[in-house]
Amino acid sequence: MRMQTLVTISFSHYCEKARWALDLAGKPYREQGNLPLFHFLPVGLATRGASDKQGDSVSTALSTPVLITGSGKRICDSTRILCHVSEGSDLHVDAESLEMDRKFSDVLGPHTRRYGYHFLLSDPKLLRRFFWSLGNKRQAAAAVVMRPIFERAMRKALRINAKSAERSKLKVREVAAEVEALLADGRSYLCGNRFGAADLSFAALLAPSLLLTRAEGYGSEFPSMEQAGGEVAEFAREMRDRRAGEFVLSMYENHRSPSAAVA
Ligand SMILES: N[C@@H](CCC(=O)N[C@@H](CS)C(=O)NCC(=O)O)C(=O)O
Repeated sequence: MRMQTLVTISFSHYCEKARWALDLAGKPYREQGNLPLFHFLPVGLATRGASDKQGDSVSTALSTPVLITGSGKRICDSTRILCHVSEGSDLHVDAESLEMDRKFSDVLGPHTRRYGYHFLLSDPKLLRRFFWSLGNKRQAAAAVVMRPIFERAMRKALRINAKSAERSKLKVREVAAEVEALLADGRSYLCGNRFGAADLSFAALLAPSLLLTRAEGYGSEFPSMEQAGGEVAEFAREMRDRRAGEFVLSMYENHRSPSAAVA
């Protein structure tokens, strides 16, 4: 059996869902990290002939994460990866937690993503510095050289502009408020009495809006609060001060196990 491989867009919050579940399972894996748009070729190669791949309302049929298991099976969706690697683990996965995960994946994920990208794409210096800090230098160099084309393609693909980013910010607040309403009864976890798919999914998918750091447990990088500055940092502070943000920080602190990825 070969070592399992996770193909990612390294900083993606959907990929973080899969990475977190893999790290909890504790079985070693290799991560093959990419930048957005540059992921198409590696994902295309990894999923050639795979029956599992299909687009959904938030992604193409060539989206990340993709897990190539030790026996060569390809699993092409963060929730399916989570379910696969969590079999027999302590992570609480049942129909109700998966229903919550579905909502976070369909509603929260695209909006934290759009809001973050809008600011990243609007600031060439920040984008260059950020992409350069991630692992894949060849892709970073290409993205920086082709920046205007890259920006246009990303904005078009994800329908990112100042207005849609503003709407996404409101949507993130709305989902945070719904989660806070659940937590208002004093429960420790969103669903059931132990850490599960719903908690992991909410924490990973809200992470970009908190500009969560590697030191706080995120399995990749975002620009730091200082680098991002302005409105994005202000929003991150606002979200961190809310109950929903505190909840995410505590899920990371108490349940984000060390990386099982090998170099
Ligand atoms: N339903 C998918 C959505 C994943 C998703 O949207 N992934 C993004 C990363 S943020 C992606 O790879 N987008 C590129 C694409 O769709 O081609 C999942 O949960 O795995």
